[in-house]
Amino acid sequence: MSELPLVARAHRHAKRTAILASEGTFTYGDLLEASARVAACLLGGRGDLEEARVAFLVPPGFHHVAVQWGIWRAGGIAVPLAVSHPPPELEYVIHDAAAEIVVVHPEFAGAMSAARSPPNVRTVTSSEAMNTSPLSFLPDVAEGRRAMMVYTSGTTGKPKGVVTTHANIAAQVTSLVTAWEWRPDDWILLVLPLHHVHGIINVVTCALWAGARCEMLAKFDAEPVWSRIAARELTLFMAVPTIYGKLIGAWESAPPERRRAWSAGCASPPMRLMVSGSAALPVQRLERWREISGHVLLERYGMTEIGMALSNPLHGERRPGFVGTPLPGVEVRLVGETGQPVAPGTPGEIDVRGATVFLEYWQRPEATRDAFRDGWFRTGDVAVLDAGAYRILGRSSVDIIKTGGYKVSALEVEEVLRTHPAIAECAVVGVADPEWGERVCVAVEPRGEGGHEPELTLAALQSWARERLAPYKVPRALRSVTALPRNAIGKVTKHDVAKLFT
Ligand code: MLC
Ligand code: AMP
Repeated sequence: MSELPLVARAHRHAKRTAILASEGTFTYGDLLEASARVAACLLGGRGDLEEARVAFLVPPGFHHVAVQWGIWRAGGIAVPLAVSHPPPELEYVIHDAAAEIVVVHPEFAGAMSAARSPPNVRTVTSSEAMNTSPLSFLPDVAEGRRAMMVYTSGTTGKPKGVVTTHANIAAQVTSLVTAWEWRPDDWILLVLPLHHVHGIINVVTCALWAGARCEMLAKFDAEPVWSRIAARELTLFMAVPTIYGKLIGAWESAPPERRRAWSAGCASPPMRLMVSGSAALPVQRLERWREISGHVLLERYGMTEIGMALSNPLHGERRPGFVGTPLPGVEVRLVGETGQPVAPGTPGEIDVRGATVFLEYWQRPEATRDAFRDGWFRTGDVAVLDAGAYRILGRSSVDIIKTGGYKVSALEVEEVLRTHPAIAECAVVGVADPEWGERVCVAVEPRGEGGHEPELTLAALQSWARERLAPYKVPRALRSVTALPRNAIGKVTKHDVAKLFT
């Protein structure tokens, strides 16, 4: 019987610690056993799930990984749901993915019951799944088959499911394991959510591929993270720039002896590498982190559709403000508006090609077609090649916002806000912010001109929006205007909208 590479590798490390979480400490052997039980439960008498979508709402920890591996071993497509999302966002993913099964952690059963699943969807708890008797055979899952669907916001409407195959995931992981020299004696702390590739691929899957330890926190919190760093067990740390900013803030407000212990905890060895990505790392933050920790953060660039593409070197000079060179197995080019490669020193859109690139947007053949040009994936990010290294300059669309490392579509937020009874029209923009990279801000034309309606306050809008949108999509500032700024043909000019907030 041929096994998935991740599973085959786990057998070799069976007695080693794989996961440390609030539920306890678990070996690779435990993970193999629990995921085999989950697979048996999901199969429910079938020989192979044959790419049935299995959505799962399970917080970071042993259950999460056992369920993810169980879905893969049963031949299903893993669709992670975000524990921070309100019911309408969960419903959207379950419907769009046409999930056949939903696995929910017992603690989230209440949250899930508030989301309406289609009547034919089978719901099981992760505990129930992990208590099922294992089968003597699990299906062979070929590497070209679909493995995962991560929902990502784009320039058009609702989030799209980014489908990756087992081969794509293996290529993304081996590229990083090679470049950053992951080893079985590595120990990483997960502080990121598990509905995006940064947490799923770069942290958890790379660690488990390498036979290393992955310690999982339910949620980022600066003090516990500093305590774990100070214990001098971790060898790797990966986070978004906002998290480094929060760690710097906590360090700066700590008393001197704590600062000393926290800084000493960053010493190498054991801490050999600290990585930043998912959003631009301000050079000032890189410098401050160097003063506090002694580490020059390794900045890299990636995207849900392609995994990681560019990285500063593990060994050698890391240039502040740059994202380095293509990772192993990844081809990168910069092109102009007509799709022609540009000369070094000239800004161009980043195109990416290679085995790491996703298969398709789920059930959106047109969007998939439009995302590629001559076999290259068009990222929509603009960069320049300067003395052999890439520097990200921005994005080609103003409607994509990056806040706290999360990508948010301005159009998606506008669509939801337009359903608010007091809003006639609105425009959502990302406004530069030192802590969050960008903040989601909204300008509205209120309904009820003439003062009959009570004025819409930010607090009221936020509490209304929190029931409908993920927390990071909720606007942080509101301006009411009689008319949104528009150009001669009546199109809202987002650059002028952004000026309302500065
Ligand atoms: C939260 N707050 C925000 C905010 N998010 N304010 C402005 N903008 C935002 N985006 C506010 C809350 O309202 C609250 O305010 C306070 O901050 C704390 O809220 P929280 O929910 O507790 O925030 P926290 O958990 O600290 O979240 C911050 C974070 C989180 C940085 C840990 O945003 C995060 O996990 N980001 C990582 C996302 C990620 O993994 N992205 C990778 C995508 S993959 P108050 O007033 O109520 O206290 C990808 C590809 C690649 O990009 O290259 O990796
Ligand atoms: P996502 O779609 O959530 O996977 O986010 C991917 C996007 O994050 C990319 O298209 C970039 O815009 C942005 N991004 C990732 N890493 C970096 C980085 N190091 N610098 C600037 N932007 C980044």
